[in-house]
This record gives sequence, C-alpha cells and structure tokens, in this order.
Amino acid sequence: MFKKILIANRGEIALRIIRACREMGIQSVAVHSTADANSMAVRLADESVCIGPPPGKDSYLNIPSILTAAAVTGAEAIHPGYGFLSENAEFARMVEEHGFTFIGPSADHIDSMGDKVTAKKTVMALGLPVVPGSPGAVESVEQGLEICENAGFPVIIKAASGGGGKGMQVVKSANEFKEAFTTARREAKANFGDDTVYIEKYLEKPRHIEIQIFGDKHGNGIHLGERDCSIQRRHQKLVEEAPSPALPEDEREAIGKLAADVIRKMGYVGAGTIEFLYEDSKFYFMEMNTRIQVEHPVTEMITGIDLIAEQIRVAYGEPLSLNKDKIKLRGHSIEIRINAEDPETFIPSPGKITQFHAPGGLGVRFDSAIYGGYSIPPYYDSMIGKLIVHGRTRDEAIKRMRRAIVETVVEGVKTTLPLHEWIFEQEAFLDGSYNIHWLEKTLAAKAEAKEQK
Ligand code: MV4
Repeated sequence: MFKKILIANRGEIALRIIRACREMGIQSVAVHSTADANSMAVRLADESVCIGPPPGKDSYLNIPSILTAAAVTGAEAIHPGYGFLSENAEFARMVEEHGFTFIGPSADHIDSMGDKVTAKKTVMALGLPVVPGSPGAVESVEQGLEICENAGFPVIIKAASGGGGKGMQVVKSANEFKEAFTTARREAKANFGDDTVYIEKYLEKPRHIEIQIFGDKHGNGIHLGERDCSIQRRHQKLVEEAPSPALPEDEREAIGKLAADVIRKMGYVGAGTIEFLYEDSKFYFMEMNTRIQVEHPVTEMITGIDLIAEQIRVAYGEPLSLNKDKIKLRGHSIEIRINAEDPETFIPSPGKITQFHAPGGLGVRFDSAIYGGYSIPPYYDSMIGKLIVHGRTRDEAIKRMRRAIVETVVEGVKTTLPLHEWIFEQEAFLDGSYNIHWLEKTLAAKAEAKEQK
C-alpha cells in the first residue's frame, strides 16, 4: 500500500481523506494556502506544506507548487478531493508523468467526460438512455431549427464545455431560437473558450438522480445505488438523500446494472457518478462526474463502505473490495450542506466562529473542518460542514435530521441551518414529491408572501 499521500484540497474533504489515510496506516500531507495555516487539516495531517497565497489560482490550483510539495515530502500519490484540480485532466497527466499516482480515473477518462458532446456520444454507444436532440455539435441556426422541429419545443441549448448548469438556454418556440442560439454560442465562447453547443428536448419537471459507480484496474465495475439531489438552488445542492423516494426497486436495479455495464465497458478506474434526469419513470443521461462528490457520505451510510479508502485501494491497483452480491443497501440517509451564508439572501458570511457544538448521537455524522474559535476565510466556497443522518426508514431519518439540526450550535457567523429547518417542514419534501425546480419556486413564493405582509 502507499506509505504517504498528499491531499490537494482543503476543508472538510481534506479532513475526510486524512481520516481514511490514518485508518489505513498511510501518512498524510496537507498542502495549504497562507489563509489556511490554522486549519484542522493542517493540524491533523502528519505533515503540511504551504503552497501559496489565499486565492485558489495561487495555491490549490497551483500545479507546480503541489507537485513540488509532493516531491519534497516523498508522497507517492495525490488525492484531489472535489472541486479545484479534481477534474483537470492536465493535472492528472502531470501527476502521473512526475511519477506519482493520481487517486482518480485516467486523464483520458476525465477528458472524455469533460466534453459533454463526447460524453453523451460515448455513453449512448455503451447503452445509456439520453435525452433526444442533436446527435452532436450544432453548427448553424438552420441545422438547429431542424433538430428542434424533430424534438419538439421546448428545447435546451447546452455548451459542450459547460456542465453544472453553466451556459444553458431554454427555448420555448421557433421564433426565439435564432437569438437564443447566438447568445448560447457567444456565452459558451466567453465562459469556456469553446463555442460548441448541442441541443436537447427540455424536460420540464425532472428529478436529479445520480448513480455512484466504481471501477478497478482488473476490469471490475459496480454501482452503489443512487442519490437524489433534486433539492438545489442555482445549481448548488442543499439536500441529498439515498435511496431516492421516487424510485421503485425494479427501476433502481435496471439503471444500476446499465451504469455498471458502462463502467466495465469503458475500463473506468476509480469513483465516479453518472448523473441522470428522471421524469415519468424514465432516465436520461446528463453528465458524468469523474471525482468523489460532496454527497458521497449518504452512499457510505446506506452501504457501510468507506468510499475514500476504496478510491485509495483501487488507485494502488488492488481489486475492488466489494462485489455486487456483497453490496446491500440498508435504510435511508440524508445529508444537508451547511453554508456560512445568510439563510434568506445567500450572501456569504465569513468570519470567526465564536461558539460551536457538533450534533451527535445514534445515526448522526458531522463532516466538517470547523472548530470553536476558527475563522472562516472569505476566499473559498461557503460550505462549513455536512450533517448526515441515517435511519431505518426515510421517516426516521427525517426526524433524526430535525433533532440533529436543533442540537447544532454555530455562532458568530450566519448559517443556512434555519433554511434547512424550514425545508424539513415542507409538505413536498416530507412526501418526497419534489423536483429540481421545487426549492427555487417555493423560496420565491415565500419571499413574495413576506413582501405582501
Ligand atoms: C436539462 C434540463 C432539462 N432538460 N436538460 C442543469 C445542469 C446541467 N448539468 C444540466 N441541467 C439541466 N439539463 C434537459 N434536456 C434541466 C437542467 C436543470 C437542472 C438539472 C439538474 C439539477 C438542477 C437543474 C436546475 C435547472 C436546470
């Protein structure tokens, strides 16, 4: 096994990886910016190296600094976490070229899923259902209009280099098409330096359901069930749960089998997520993420599997420690993302945490890097922790989440905890009938009602 791993990340995920390393008897190296010198990751790692000033581009995205830190500490492998360099194929390539192991898929697999047109063609050829639309890039207004007529309005124009919601245009009718197409191309060029766009039939009320997959270097590929991530605002997930309250068992088995087949056929190595839109009992491939995700704990809670440890073992070359007959999905898990933000305006609220008490008790997990007296720096995203619960049923998990939220004390900064308390009282959340638009719509109605008063 590796003797030493460098963690090219910060915050709760850096801690999560340090924890897996310690349990596996692997030394950990934390890299950090000057703003993170007092972080929990620096305190808990076996070694730490300062790699630059606060802005991400000068530190957590600074490839030469990170490779140098790996070389001087004698690390053998680099774990990128999520965000930052985790889906940067060039980084994965350079890590390997410098003689380290990248804990993640090959640079070629990252590349092939990074371009959304290539990704869609690849998975379609391997048997996944996709949204009807253009077979590839759309080059002209005329070609686009013909595709729209076949698919039927509304349609959505997406940037090939986009993803996560950036660079999309919904088009309701033919007379809006020309302008939307021109705007989509211009924005794609400005945002991604690539004006390639493609067209899909627009699904009006889908859910976001994603399948956790894993592959190893011996040709094995498995799935670990789904996560429902439909509770989101501006493409930021707030709540994730597993299993999805909308998915019958036979459909879960069918889509899981398709996802695992694709992973085997691709020869994909490591953890990944295949994202789908789900509407009227049908799945449509959206994108594939080639990293560990923020919401991986809900899958860990219902499978009992340490996904970070599995990533490390697979990267070292060991076969998957699991096979599909050994994976049992048990009970229900829900995660909330707690941000240091105003719960109504979502304006970030960095600063010093004056009082802190973590929730606990049966079925409660708190993944966070904060502590009493910690100062949240203003340079990075505002997520300060994830509260994850497990229960035998969805109802038990919801009740457990409510009581765990009440127990949590974070003072000195504003947090989104009050918003989560409110979500866990809403009918559409409790009955599981929500879709990807529910939260934004309901928040808008709530703001409107407040205005009227
Ligand atoms: C869609 C869609 C409806 N129909 N594609 C948003 C993120 C990007 N990965 C794809 N997205 C969407 N693609 C078709 N054909 C609606 C969305 C979408 C969305 C998807 C998942 C979670 C939240 C969302 C919010 C708005 C739009």
